[in-house]
Amino acid sequence: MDKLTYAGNLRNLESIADKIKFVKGDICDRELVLSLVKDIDTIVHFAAESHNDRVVMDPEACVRTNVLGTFTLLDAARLNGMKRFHHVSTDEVFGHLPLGEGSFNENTPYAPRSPYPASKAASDHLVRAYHITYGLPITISNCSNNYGPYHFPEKIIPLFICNLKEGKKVPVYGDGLYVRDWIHVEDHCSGIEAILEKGRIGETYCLGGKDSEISNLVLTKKLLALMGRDESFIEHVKDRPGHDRRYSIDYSKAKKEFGWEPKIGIDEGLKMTVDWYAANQAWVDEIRSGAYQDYYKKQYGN
Ligand code: TDX
Repeated sequence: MDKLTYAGNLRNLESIADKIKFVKGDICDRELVLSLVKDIDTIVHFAAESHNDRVVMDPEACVRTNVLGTFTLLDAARLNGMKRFHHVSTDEVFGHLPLGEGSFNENTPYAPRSPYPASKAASDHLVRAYHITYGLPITISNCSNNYGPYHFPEKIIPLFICNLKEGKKVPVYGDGLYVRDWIHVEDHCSGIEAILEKGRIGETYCLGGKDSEISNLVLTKKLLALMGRDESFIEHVKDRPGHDRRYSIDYSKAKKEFGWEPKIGIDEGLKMTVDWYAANQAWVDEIRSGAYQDYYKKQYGN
């Protein structure tokens, strides 16, 4: 189920179209959600308004989808005796860390600093409350920054790859010394699968990348090298308001309990990602032109 807002692209599911039933819809639509949960036993809840820059401009859609949408799914799960509800969350709920010191883990107190992580924190609390109050069999994962194929080019890695390909400069916010703990999307998905199979009900697991904590400037320089561009393509621009300095994840709980660990390091993952974007120019072109939004209509007729 997906609302197919600006960031949704049905083309991403083309290769598995015959294996899934896709439903276009809003997770806040209680009637639709109630009608769908009757046929399923597990919800893996990825749906969110997740882009900080957009949310700063327009927080309402984010609070609605992330908080009310999660509530709607939880309530439908409660009313239908769902066997499992896995909630996909973010490390941003923990706030931010100073450069070079400490990591988030499952016991880190919540301290979100802007509307997007505040809405995700609210949704995490609702998920835990539904477990305690109604016994809903939940698990939660709090993951660091994802990257990889099919990533909408508003987040730093796909945006910079697309800009550099088109010969445009890349906008580095502020001093560029903000640090993120990059996880390849395949590692994130293997973590969610491991939690579904082996995680303990009611528990939270932090998922992070394989030795992939780097500053935005270092990341940018790696992308410049991979794309054959020099540093004149870097443009320092005004900083993001409420910009979190550093995220870092300690994933030892998932490793200790069921042996999960990320496999793709940042250099390997960036190379794979740059190669994917090079091989999928048609996908990028459809997004850049806006044509990707017609794909659903072509498939489903409305
Ligand atoms: O143009 C840019 N220039 C820039 O310097 C963009 C888009 C970003 N940045 C910086 C801001 C961050 O320090 O790069 C870093 C990463 O930014 P984003 O890709 O926007 O991700 P971030 O804000 O860190 O949040 C991401 O990871 C955690 C996701 O968007 C969240 O949904 C997730 O929860």
